[in-house]
Amino acid sequence: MSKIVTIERFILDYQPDYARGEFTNLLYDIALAAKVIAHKTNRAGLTDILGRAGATNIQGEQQQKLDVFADDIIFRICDHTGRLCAMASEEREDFMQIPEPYKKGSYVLVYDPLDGSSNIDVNVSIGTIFGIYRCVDWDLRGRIEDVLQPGRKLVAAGYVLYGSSTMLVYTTGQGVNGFTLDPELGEFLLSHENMRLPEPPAYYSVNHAYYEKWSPATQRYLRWLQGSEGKTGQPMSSRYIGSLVADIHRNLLQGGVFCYPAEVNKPNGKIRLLYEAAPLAFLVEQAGGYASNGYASIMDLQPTDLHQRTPLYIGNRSLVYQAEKFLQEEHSVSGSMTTG
Ligand code: P6P
Repeated sequence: MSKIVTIERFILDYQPDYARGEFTNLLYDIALAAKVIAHKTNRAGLTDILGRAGATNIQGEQQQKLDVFADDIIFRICDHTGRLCAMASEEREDFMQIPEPYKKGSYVLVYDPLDGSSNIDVNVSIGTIFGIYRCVDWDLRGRIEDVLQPGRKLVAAGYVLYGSSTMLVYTTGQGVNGFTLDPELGEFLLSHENMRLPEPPAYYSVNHAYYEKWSPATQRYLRWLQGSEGKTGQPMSSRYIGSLVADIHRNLLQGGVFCYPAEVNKPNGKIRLLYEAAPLAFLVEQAGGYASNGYASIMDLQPTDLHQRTPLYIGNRSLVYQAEKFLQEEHSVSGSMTTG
């Protein structure tokens, strides 16, 4: 029988040496937010039915879009704890200062509160993505500089997957561990210890509908993944859920690569660098994988805007390196380069 470890105990037992209560408690806060959001998202359909009488639900609450709800929950759990000096969310145009009279802490939280929320209506898994930085200058905490940091500076990152079960998967730079929520207990229990991308990879994930919009090198890479263009080894299958966290989670468990390439009219692709690509890149690297924009590690990209996008190739190291090989060959010939 496997040991029974709650996420709270795991965080305490494995907290990094530099972590004091502030960092450890911030991870607790995220686990709490995940429980609240899971409770709401798992009733999404029911809430809609219950709320059919106009814009309010049976509790008389103003019915909110779930991603706005998730954003509000994370902010309200984290804004007053004194652990953060700033936050940034996919749902908010500007970064968030810590409101008076609350004291500022030394960490920064960046998050996508509910990625893929459009999939809720069709009951497809969705997710929360988060990253944690330290403030850049203790004496000047709460500036945009604290938020716009490269992934290499992350001290923790992870995701919550609201699927057939609710899972919280995170890293503090000491490997990747997954916890499954027992809804009766209200506890996240350790269910996936020391997660590593397996070899050989089983899947590639991409939206083939955009094939004609990709560069010739990207098209060549996708044909390589499909088994032509000289790919050797075990053939891969295609899986694309259209929910980033779900695709990443499956590839983390089964091995594979997720691609959202640049397109002719979207040179930086669709995935956001700060609160989607960089936290997932940190986590996947900790699981033995790699993440690139096709030319450089996602972890080394310096964000210049809260909501900037980046092309993304993320998963088994060998598969992502091959994408870089094709794209960099094209760059060396044509000079067209997407820096992300
Ligand atoms: P497309 C969801 O909207 C999302 O941001 C990710 O979760 C997902 O991987 C991607 O967009 C899907 O985009 O263009 O294939 O529908």
